[in-house]
Amino acid sequence: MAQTPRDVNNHILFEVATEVANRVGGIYSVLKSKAQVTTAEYGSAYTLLGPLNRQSAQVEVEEVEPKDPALAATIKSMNERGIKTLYGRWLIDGAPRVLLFDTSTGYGWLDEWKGDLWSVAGIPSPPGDSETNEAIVFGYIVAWFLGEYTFHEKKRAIIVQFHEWLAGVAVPLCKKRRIDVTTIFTTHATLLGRYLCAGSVDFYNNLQFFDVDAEAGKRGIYHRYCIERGAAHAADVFTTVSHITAYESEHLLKRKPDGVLPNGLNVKKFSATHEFQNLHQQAKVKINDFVRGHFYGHNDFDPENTLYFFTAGRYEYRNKGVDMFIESLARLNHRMKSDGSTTTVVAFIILPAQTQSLTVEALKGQAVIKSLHDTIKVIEENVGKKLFERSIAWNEGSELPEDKELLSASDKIMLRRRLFAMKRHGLPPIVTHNMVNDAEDPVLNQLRRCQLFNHPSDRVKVVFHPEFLNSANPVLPMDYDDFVRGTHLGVFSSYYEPWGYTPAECTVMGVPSITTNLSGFGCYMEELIENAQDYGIYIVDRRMKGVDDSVNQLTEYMFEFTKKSKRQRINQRNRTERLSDLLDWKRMGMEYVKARQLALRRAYPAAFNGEEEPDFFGSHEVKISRPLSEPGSPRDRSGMMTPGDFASLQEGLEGLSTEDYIAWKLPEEEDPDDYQFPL
Ligand code: G6P
Ligand code: 1S3
Repeated sequence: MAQTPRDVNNHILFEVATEVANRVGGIYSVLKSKAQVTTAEYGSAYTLLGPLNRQSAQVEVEEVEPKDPALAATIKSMNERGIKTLYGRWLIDGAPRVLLFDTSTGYGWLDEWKGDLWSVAGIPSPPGDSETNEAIVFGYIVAWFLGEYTFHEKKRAIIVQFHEWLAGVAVPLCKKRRIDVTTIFTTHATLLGRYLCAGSVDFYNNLQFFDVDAEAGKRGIYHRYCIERGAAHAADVFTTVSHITAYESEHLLKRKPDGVLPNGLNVKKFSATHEFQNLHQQAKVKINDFVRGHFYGHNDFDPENTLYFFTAGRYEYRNKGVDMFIESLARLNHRMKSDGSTTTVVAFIILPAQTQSLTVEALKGQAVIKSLHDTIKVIEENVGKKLFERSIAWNEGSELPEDKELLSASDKIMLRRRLFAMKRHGLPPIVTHNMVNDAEDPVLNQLRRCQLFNHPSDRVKVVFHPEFLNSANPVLPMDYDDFVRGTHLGVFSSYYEPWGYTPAECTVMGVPSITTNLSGFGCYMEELIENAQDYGIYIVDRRMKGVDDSVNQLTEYMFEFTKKSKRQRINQRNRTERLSDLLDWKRMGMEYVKARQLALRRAYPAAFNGEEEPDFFGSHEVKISRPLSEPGSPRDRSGMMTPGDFASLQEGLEGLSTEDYIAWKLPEEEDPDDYQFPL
């Protein structure tokens, strides 16, 4: 509760997370991609707080002197008491200011803080859990920082948004210590949800029945669960990233979130609207190169009639739906074979696991193809030279050389050598790396069970790449974004997915994707778009259907996709890409604005003349209609929309400048005939 009247219009914003300038997972993507809109709105009044990871900070952060006197005084005082810090600019779009705390300098107080956490918040912290210890030290340092900062900065209101339980310890501390800030706690998943889904539990049908304390206890995470639940309850405003996780949080954390803040992306615009199509073609050629090498000796399928599917993410086999993807690939293989399809699908599975090295076969594949390329180049030069000489000597009475005369005996030997080097006795491998736990790896075992072995008769081939992609990789030298652009379809059949950045990234790159109605992104798109499939957003029903039916639905989607003509694929990509703005932070960021407004109103009601809280997060009914090129009766209902209720937002935000955020409009549909593609 506010002690002094602070200026709510000219307020200060802190965001607290463990992934500030430190890539671990999804929260890093949220903070990094959102930075541009938040700095556009707040400028120097926005600072991200995180623990210092020297290795990544060295690369990502440029140290600067703090200009805000309150900040400088707080940092100085903490430094004097032994807490080391790094203040600087995060070197990303928007260049937000970051303050990173070296948590190792706070461990001297660990036992004292653990005792305090128990007495003020009833949160236990057993020994031996280093992740929780880290969360406690970080939380106490942040609370210390906020306490001192509010002492130095007395005029402006201060909003602090905390992301995820690892950054949540400071939330109950702010409340107990009556630190004069207003707090938002945003969860990007729940601890129990993640654990329960990874087991064999019928999660969504039993959400309201779980004995949460007992379930957390059984999994040895009761103390972590207490931190998460404590943060959710102590915050002025509690939010999450999707409606499905809001429902989960209500039952597992026992507080209904005040609002949903879906994740956006920093959408980059090209000057030519179809530039992304050219990029697809360029990136696809690079994937073709890899495939030629990987399948050397078995390149009996035409790259022009080959489709690239992929899945990628954190290695959570069941939660990310990799089990369902592989089963559906096996069924797809069967369907395509029985249908006499001449198309080939190469399905990539990109999940980082423990590996030892690239396999010799994977390296050899690329090497033999490179040698073949080099040899053919030499032969090409030899043939060219010969043809040139003979052409110069040509006169009307003489014949042009026969093709076979152009190839010399030594050229033929060279070529034969290369061809023999491409002979292979086994099948092309299903994995690119030597795995630490090959015999027990769930992906490999399921591929074996389903007999997806890259046999020549298989219409579905598989490549498991158990490492993140990067352009320095000698086998598949591409960065992730580049790779995604070159593929035809992303498949993310998740069972547990609070939001799901992977299909969202596909969408902004114009790559169609399949997701499920158990993922935040899937539900969000399903709610916004009529006939999402026309826009290249396929949503598998994992909620109302049994597993077998969901697998069949996924198989059917993929099978129908393989039957599309190139023109249909190009058209669909155009439509997919038109949805990009829908996922842009310029639009999604509005929900963050709403959450902050709500936080200010709750902590400083007097500043709003005691008005009743507007319904910031009410639902809207506006849907994007079918694409114009599709049959049916288009109802053009796009226009002013935010992920929440725009009307109530406008009422609630009167007098507040939100011009950094845009309303969304479906762009004009482009006809591929308007620009010439080599079809
Ligand atoms: C893009 C390129 C075209 C290319 C097409 C291939 O649209 O601009 O030049 O023909 O991709 O599409 P596909 O779905 O076969 O990879
Ligand atoms: C979480 O990361 P994850 O892959 O463990 O947070 C992400 C960002 O909000 C979200 O996209 C994802 O679904 C969650 O699962």
